[in-house]
Amino acid sequence: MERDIKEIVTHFRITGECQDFEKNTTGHINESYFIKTNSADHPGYFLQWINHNIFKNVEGLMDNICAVTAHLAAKLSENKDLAFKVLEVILCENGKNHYLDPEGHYWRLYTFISGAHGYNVVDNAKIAYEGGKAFGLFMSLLADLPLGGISETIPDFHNMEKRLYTFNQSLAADKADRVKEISSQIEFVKMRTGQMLTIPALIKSGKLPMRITHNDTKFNNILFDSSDHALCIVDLDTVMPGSILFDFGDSIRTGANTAVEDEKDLSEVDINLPIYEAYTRGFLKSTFSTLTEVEIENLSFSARFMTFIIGLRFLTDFVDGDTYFRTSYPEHNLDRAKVQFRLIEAMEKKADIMQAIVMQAVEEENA
Ligand code: GN1
Ligand code: MG
Repeated sequence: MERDIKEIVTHFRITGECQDFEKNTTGHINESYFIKTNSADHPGYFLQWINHNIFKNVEGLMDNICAVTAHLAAKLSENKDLAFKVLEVILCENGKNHYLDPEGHYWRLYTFISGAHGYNVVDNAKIAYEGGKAFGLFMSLLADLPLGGISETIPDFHNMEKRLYTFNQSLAADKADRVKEISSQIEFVKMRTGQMLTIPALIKSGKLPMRITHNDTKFNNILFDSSDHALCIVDLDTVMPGSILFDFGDSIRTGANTAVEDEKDLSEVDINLPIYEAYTRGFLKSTFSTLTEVEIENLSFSARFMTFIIGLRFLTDFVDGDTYFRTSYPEHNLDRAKVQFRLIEAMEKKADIMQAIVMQAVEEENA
């Protein structure tokens, strides 16, 4: 898809002019570009094409982001000790928070956060602790923003019942003639279905509270500064009502896996317990006073729950012929699913230790 990036940027209220741009290749859904300007005062922006096939209500999504970033900015200005930054949405010339181009594509612009970096694989406990504290803080600072004003940007995003139903529909349709390749993965899913449905049951019965959560807490959605202090949480498209278990679990899936999400050598995949422990301690440091008993009890299991739901989504997309996640080769989604399932097996073996680590961290917070 060829796009006139320089022309698109002219629709936003930027300082200077776009001189140059570079495509950023991380992320499976949207498309992102670093924008360099000729202004010394404001040298960089971050432009994103919002995938309208997936995010059906871009207006609601952008209003969510503006509400959340404004709330966080106000909170942070009250507490100067928090050296945290918040994404800054740049408005368009017409005052809107996104630009709709004549072909019906949606664009948004943020100020570029310079001097920051992220981690795809984490092997340093200090960084894991920082990350846990940062995502925990994100949730706690949003605790007093009313849920009612926030739209659901992807309905049923982490609804396990719905995801299982869709998977079974895809198996029955077998559009890409790939079901024959995944019999062991189908078995894997069947064996764990009952256990995975315990979380939606807790949500339905009201025992697990809904909060404003991030819902895409991949570890690389935390930006760190040059001294490895967590600086900013990014990728706010899926901030909406959810369970805190979604946020904790997805960070463990990504941050505490010893391998990358699409590792081909499955023997590289394992749960890194020191990283898990450090993340858990950091996370509880900033959320403990808010969490309920049921949330704490299910925290360690949420790592398996989130790894399962995302593995199931990769597998479903493989069966459908790769229509959702961006892929680089035909087996890419299957490889991603295999990594998730291998990680679940590793976590099953360490389930007792993972639970004990949460309880130990809780005890420290209570002390
Ligand atoms: C997608 O595009 P990215 O990497 O931010 C997906 C997440 C998955 C993730 C798996 C809106 O996120 O739910 O966990 O890929 N986002 C959406 O890597 O579906
Ligand atoms: Mg994302």
